[in-house]
Amino acid sequence: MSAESDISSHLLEPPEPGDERNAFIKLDPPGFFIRHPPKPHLLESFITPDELLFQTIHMGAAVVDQSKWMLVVDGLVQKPFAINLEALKRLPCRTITSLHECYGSPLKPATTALWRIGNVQWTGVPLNLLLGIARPLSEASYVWSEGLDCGEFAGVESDRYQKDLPMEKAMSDEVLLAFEMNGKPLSQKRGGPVRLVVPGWFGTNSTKWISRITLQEHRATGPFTTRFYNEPDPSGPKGAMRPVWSVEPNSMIVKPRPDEKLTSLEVRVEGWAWSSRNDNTVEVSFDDGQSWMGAKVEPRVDFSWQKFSFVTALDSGNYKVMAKATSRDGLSQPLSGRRNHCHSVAFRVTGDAVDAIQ
Ligand SMILES: Nc1nc2c(c(=O)[nH]1)N[C@H]1C(S)=C(S)[C@@H](COP(=O)(O)O)O[C@H]1N2
Ligand SMILES: [Mo]
Repeated sequence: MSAESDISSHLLEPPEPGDERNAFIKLDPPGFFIRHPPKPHLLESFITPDELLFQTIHMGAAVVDQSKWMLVVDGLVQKPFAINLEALKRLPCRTITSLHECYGSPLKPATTALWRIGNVQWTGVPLNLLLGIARPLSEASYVWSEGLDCGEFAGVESDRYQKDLPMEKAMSDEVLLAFEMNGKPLSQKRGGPVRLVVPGWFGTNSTKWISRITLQEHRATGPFTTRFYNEPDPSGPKGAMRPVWSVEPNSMIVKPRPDEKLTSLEVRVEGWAWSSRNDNTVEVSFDDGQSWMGAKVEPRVDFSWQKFSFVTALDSGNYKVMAKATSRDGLSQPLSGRRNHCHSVAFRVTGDAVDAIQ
């Protein structure tokens, strides 16, 4: 049997519209739920363990009946279909290392929640494989994704969490229907049994408890793409808005930790840099951004963050170090005012072990 006919034999006819939502049991916990990330200096490992990874849930965490779960692929396609969990897991899958970053609350200024980030490994079936089976019609321009959660967020009722991706990103090799994170099945709060993962784009696009993929001509109409998660476009005309999609270059200092007293005159600065498409260079400054020195940057794996380090000798005294990432396409972090502005950390060099333990 060819790979294609083998896949086809596992596909189901699409159910009556909306029947895929019968896999939803309840919300637990109901309502808005956030697990804050630890402070940057605690995010030391390249792969962030589940316990240290933030969580953001708007309307409540769906509890899903795995025996009833199916993914429907429909809309502007030649061959709509559904697939159950067992069949999905038998398709060719991929593991991708990627940054995972929350944009922050869509109700507050974008500069209020800056370090809701981690770096994890996702395993799942590439979305483009399923789209290839469904054969998109030429009018299809957006891929909408729907989660099984429903309820209220910020006074707005939604019958489902709904997001969209432009066709180009949806067809890229990296977008996954993931059923594992860091080598373990997705937990209920992480979006299990299956969630969308959109590497390099803000977490809001990675629909948890996914139940339907539907191809459409225009952007999704639910509140999570209309009222929430659009931002001013700095490259457009005044007042222009753009969807919260790709992540701009950013970085965070992990060492020294804020207000740390360093006893050695040799100071080591370390941290993470990331951006949606390319690898980054990183520079550090000890004089509020007047002069910059290049840091060593480790290679990027898939869409991962990259470790940077810089070692220098400093006299005793008070310091502030700042880091700035620049992606290969030339975009740099601004010094202030935007959600990806440069991170800085104040510390003190004593050069004296006795001073440090006081
Ligand atoms: N169905 C659904 N998917 C969702 C959300 C949600 O509330 N419901 N929150 C989004 C947001 S804003 C983020 S940042 C990520 C967070 O994923 P995590 O909680 O697994 O870290 O999931 C996204 N996917
Ligand atoms: Mo988010």
